[in-house]
Amino acid sequence: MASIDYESKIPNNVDLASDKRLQRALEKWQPEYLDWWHQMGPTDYEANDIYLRTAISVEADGWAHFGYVKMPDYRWGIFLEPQQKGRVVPCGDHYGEEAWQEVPGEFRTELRRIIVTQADTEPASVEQQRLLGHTAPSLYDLRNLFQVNVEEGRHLWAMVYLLQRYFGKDGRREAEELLERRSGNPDRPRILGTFNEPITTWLDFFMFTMFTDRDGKFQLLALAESGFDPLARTCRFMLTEEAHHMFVGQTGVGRVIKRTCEVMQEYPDACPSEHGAIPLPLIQKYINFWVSSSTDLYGSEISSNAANYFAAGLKGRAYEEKKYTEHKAMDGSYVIEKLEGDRLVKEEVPLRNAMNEVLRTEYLEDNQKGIDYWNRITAKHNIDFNFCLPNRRFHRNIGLYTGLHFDVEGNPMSKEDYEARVHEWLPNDEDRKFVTSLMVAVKEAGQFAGWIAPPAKGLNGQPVDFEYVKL
Ligand code: BYC
Ligand code: FE
Ligand code: FE
Repeated sequence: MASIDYESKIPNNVDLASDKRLQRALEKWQPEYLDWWHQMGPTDYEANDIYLRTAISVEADGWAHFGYVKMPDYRWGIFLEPQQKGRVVPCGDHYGEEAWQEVPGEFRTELRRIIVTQADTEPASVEQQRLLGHTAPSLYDLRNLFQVNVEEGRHLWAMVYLLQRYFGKDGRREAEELLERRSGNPDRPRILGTFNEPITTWLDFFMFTMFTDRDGKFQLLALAESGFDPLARTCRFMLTEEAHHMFVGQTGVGRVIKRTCEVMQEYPDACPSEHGAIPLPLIQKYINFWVSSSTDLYGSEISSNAANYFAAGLKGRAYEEKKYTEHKAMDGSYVIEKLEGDRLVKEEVPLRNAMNEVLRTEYLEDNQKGIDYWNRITAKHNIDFNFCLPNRRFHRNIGLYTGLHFDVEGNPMSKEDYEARVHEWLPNDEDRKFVTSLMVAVKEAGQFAGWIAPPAKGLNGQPVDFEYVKL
């Protein structure tokens, strides 16, 4: 079962051939998906050969097969981790019962909603990134962009399979609507805030893959602990692909920092911007923007939705099985800081209601590791500059801190003070104009734009100057 059927129209390891009804539904959706891709994907590169990895089996040695592919010919398909015998519902009120292979009727609405929300982010990100190819700093980076794009497309397939297989007519309607909403469209926007933000420069792209794809990692880790077994298995396989997306962000920003450090060493008395590099404080502002926006993706600090999902066993904590010993979370509590007047006060809330905050905390800790990696780059160049994460209260638009004002360290402040200082913390028009001015396409193999250092090594054992995209 672990190998993938590449003969059929839709590659899969779910034995699609024996479910004719589902096969018909998916085969009807496939051309609509391709229409969407031809309209909203990286359409100007459809004819180019790209050195991409494709999954040919879900085993450790089979899911990363490399070769030249034209993107519209990418074999998008449906791959689930093999089923584990005897798996149980890992959390909530039904903890320990046999995991569900079909949707429990009582949780149908909630489960559909979770899957649709997850699904919606995948095509959204492709839409957000569709024009970046034109300003790629190298062929290596261009190929990474396209790898991320085709895999986000596959993640949409993964969710659409669940909708069409398990949710009947409603699921089919949702699958259509996933191709109708558009990132940033005021009339039919994508569901979650960050997925409507424009990604206009490669600095934004690297920040997005670092911080927003990392939300993907943690949401998938939580859904990998779902009692609905097909969802858990799908998410486990998606996580293997996700690691590369975050690698692109982590090393991408790291290379920008490295380049700036080199310019600072060469011209110690000048601003790096005079020599075509991005000043470190400006990189910090982009961090502040994308971290705060992505921090919103966990929802409200105190959430009855989150409590219900956990209680029902639809969504666990990250590493629920491995990391925790008590899986019902009935009696625990969690401390949340609330603003009362101009003071922060601690409040204990029932653990189940704080599940969004629990996941957000894990996410922020993981982000910190990335920040530490970047700080090692500045330290190695003997440059006295420390990147940091903005406090979780800074610049929030969802949850308890919405409409309130905090500095990047999380101290409450007045609206007036905040507005007078926000330009120190978030990129302003001038900053964005400067970063945009650096974005010029570099199309020769092995050459890199002046604002970014080459990577330490190429991909899949290939040299850095390999022709990753045939233009
Ligand atoms: N923007 O109790 P609340 C990825 C809504 S990323 C706009 O606070 P809940 C990827 C919420 O929907 C991973 N609206 O929230 C990365 C609710 O709406 P309704 C994506 C928001 O429900 C890069 C209301 O506020 N996966 O894979 O506990 C590239 C109040 O609800 C936002 C998932 O998110 C927001 N930021 O939790 C490609 C997993 N936040 O009911 C891909 C599935 C909240 O009032 N989603 N709202 O209309 C979930 O588990 C939950 O829905 C959420 C929110 C964690 C998003
Ligand atoms: Fe994804
Ligand atoms: Fe991703």
